[in-house]
Amino acid sequence: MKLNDLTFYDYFRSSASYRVRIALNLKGLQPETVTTIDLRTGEQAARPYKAVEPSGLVPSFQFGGKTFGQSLALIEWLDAKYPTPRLIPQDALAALAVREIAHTIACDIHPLNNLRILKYITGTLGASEDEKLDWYHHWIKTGFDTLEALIAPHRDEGPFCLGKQATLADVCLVPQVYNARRFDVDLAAYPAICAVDAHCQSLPAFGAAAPE
Ligand SMILES: N[C@@H](CCC(=O)N[C@@H](CS)C(=O)NCC(=O)O)C(=O)O
Repeated sequence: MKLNDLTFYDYFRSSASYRVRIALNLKGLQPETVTTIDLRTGEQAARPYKAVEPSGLVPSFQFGGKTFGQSLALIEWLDAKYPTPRLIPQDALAALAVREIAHTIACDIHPLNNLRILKYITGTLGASEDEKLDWYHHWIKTGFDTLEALIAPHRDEGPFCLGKQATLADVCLVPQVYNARRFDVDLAAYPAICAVDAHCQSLPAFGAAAPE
């Protein structure tokens, strides 16, 4: 289904945008316009984009004369408006478990390793490339230790993080695993995370959303 009059500001290697692409694909939704904001050239922090999206980050949706950012808020909005399939369960306890995993990624891992943070620690704080990588790996491993403990007990319930259906947890997990691999993080200690990632990657909705 086409989302008329909606522009999706996207960047292929942005893992927050990757979450939104997976959610759109799972729901069979196509924004009328997809506009690439090139993070390599700093387009996100300059006009005209920054004039409509003050965070200077992607992803965002523009419709009805307004622009809205924050990938999890965008996905929650999609889920409320187009609930098939549901990415956040209706049952309050099940929803809590899904959000616990999603927020572990979106609040406790991703913001520490974002492009502007890495630029700040190497530029303003003068960290070396090795120190930057050390920082990156440290926060992935800290977060992945938590995620493995959250996901492993559910391995017998289905191929996704929390059972037989893809949820917001999987939508967040796969892009974060992509980031970890891109920065050569050793994932041997995370068999449950890798099993869920492998299953999701085999599905067209996840595959078509992948950066490369
Ligand atoms: N919490 C935000 C994070 C958005 C974010 O950090 N986006 C990154 C790409 S994944 C970005 O635009 N980075 C540009 C920069 O750091 O300058 C969300 O989930 O949407």
